[in-house]
Amino acid sequence: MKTNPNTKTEITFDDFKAEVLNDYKLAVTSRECSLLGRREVLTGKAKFGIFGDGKEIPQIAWAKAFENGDFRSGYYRDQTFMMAIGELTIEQFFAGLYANTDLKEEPMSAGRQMGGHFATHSLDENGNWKNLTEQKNSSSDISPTAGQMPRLLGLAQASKIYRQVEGIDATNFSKSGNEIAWGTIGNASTSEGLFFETINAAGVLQVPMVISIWDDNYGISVHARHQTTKENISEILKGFQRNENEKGYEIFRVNGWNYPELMDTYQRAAKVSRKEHIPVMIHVQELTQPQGHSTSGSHERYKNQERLAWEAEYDCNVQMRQWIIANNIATDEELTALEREIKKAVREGKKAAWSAFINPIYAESKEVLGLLDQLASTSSNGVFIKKLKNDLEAIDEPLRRDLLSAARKALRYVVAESSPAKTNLQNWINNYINSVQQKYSSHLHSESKLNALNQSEILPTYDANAEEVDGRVVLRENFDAIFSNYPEALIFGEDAGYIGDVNQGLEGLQEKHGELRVSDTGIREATILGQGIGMAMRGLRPIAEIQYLDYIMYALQIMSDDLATLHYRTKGRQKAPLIVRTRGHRLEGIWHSGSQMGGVINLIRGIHVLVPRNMTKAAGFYNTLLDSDEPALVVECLNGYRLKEKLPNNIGKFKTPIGVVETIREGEDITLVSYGSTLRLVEQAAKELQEVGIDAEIIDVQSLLPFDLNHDIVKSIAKTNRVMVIDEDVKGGASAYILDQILNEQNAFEYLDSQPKTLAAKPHRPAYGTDGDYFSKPSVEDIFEAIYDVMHELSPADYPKLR
Ligand SMILES: Cc1ncc(C[n+]2csc(CCOP(=O)(O)OP(=O)(O)O)c2C)c(N)n1
Ligand SMILES: [Mg+2]
Repeated sequence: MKTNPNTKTEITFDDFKAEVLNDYKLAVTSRECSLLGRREVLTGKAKFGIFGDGKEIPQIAWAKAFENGDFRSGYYRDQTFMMAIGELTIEQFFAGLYANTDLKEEPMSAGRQMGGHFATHSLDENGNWKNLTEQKNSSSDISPTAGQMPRLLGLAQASKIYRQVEGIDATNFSKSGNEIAWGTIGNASTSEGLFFETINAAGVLQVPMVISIWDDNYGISVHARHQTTKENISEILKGFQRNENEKGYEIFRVNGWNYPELMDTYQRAAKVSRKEHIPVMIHVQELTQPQGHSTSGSHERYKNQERLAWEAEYDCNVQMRQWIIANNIATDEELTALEREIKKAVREGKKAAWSAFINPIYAESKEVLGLLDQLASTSSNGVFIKKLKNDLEAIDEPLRRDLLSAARKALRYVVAESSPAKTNLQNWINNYINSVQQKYSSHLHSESKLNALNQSEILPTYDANAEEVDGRVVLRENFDAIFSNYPEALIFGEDAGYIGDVNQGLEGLQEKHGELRVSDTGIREATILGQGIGMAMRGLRPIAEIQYLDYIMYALQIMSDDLATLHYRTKGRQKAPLIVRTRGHRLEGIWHSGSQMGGVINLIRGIHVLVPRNMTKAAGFYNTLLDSDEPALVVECLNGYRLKEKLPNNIGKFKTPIGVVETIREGEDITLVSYGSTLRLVEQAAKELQEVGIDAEIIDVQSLLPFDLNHDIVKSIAKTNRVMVIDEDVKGGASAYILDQILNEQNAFEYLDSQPKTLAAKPHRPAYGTDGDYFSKPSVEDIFEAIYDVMHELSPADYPKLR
């Protein structure tokens, strides 16, 4: 079931009729899925449903203009489109509703996302790129409204890069940049900042992006009058329309129930966007929601009778049906027969999907019921176990949770017994958890051979008389090598282009590598991030620069919701190996001291978070990351660009390993754990402590996510028996995370002779000025005294109280 692309120039009436009927069939099939889908939720087989009913016809028109290599970045209403491009069958639609964890049955996310969140596979089962130019592509949906917009920008910009930058191997990704990135968004979601930010950026960048706005006048219950000025998004965006003298958008407006006009509009939109690389907006008006917003409510509560009657009349499928009859393409009877057939096919597809979902669980249930039976017959608590077994057996449609819950509870009845039946059940539980857990927890990170942790360290090497240079020069030389060695690498951000970034780590590189590869962007952190995500999804190696760590907050939502979850939510079938470069730590002032690492690391699990203490380490991280296929955030030390570092002679080659700590000072008395700029204060404090006879060992964490994979910190604690984590974040932030790792992952507890401590900043944001810093973040004296106090507790005679 697929729509035919509009390629023929001359067709017979019979061809035309067949095509129209095929389209109608698609629309009705999709509608029937929505109707039955809702019923599956109401009867309890599925948990939640959000469907594409009322948006069928425009999506068929869109699918006809969508070519191989093109990308979609859309939202939960697009099921008809997915069916029309041949990427969603009836069975798969229902598999998504049931949360089937088998990727073959549920290719969108293997049950990880609720239904209505669509995707295609960009990677094969080994994590290698497929040839994206030979398939129709859909980037994986996310639920936050307008969250699809930033990535859309990057998907579109990739075409521009492939068309205009020479030397990139585009085999798997592009044919001369002819691909369009197609977006969809609901009318109400255009109220989000991300929408406006993306629209503006695409107009500036002039990229082949076609955004369809599905306008049904509502966002759940909230009417357009509360959402959009003048209740009309294309009206207020008219200023974006290009004209003879100024670049901008092509803007179309079309009614969503008008099949022939939709066909025409989408063909025209595709033509201009594909050829000229022009962004296009299609405002599709007068759409409806036949079943309301989702299965969570009913729209009769907030739509009046008049609106409901209008929706019934202007339902796009109803209108298409009338048009077919009015134009003598088919008769009412023919269509009725067709509809009857479709209803049957959808019912059968639904049944098949349910069987595919439940049958493996039945088989697993049978196993565990047998084991429970055995256990009951050999245990003195047999009656209780029998009851557990009977209760499980009585569940008509058991879930895996039911199986495990019964099996684990049964073990409690035989805790004091030993029998082969008990061992069998224990083994079954362990194996079962291992295998089922994978269905839910795999692919947070790359499982391919390009996983960043497979990269081993290559140390920087130096000439005997190596020059001492500003740290930023080490970075600049290294970026120069990166852009020379990786034609697909590019960097962009505020001030990153012409002046070569605010600290000149990219000085002169735009001139050398071109404006498309080293470029300035507008002040728009979320879409800088999205640009990176989209380009990385199409085989480029973008480095998105966020000027200061303090301002990553604007991009954090999209890092958290989109980038960090992408590989996980597609069970490894999409990736965006985006490097996010920023700088932070230890400057002064509420918005220039970048210390909010606890927030960052807790929101972006799935992305590596690297905190190099100097620019050589930072450069080494970039080199590591470019040879791997995972996203990462690198936080350079804002106060380190002018500090002197030796210039390595293997620029572009040395690699800092990820997840590996470094002991930067050896000592016997206490282990100090820190990272980034704070280390310089810790090192100073350690020197001063040495003067009073306290010998501290200092460990640079370097990589917060992942954390000390070799468990080197606990080895140090086994020697010193004491630990303090020193951090410029607030208490409970990154220091709490680090201490949790040390205590719970590394089991340091047994080696500790003193209470493990954290030393962190005040709970307020850091105040401005030198004194503001002194009284906001841990100072050298604070560090000295905190450590001294630990030693005082141990031996008051040797270390009398300071104050
Ligand atoms: C950031 C965010 N806020 C709220 C929601 C809850 N929510 C889901 S859909 C929706 C309404 C969207 O309306 P619209 O964009 O018009 O799309 P439609 O469902 O009407 O097609 C809301 C508020 C969400 N998913 N994300
Ligand atoms: Mg809406």
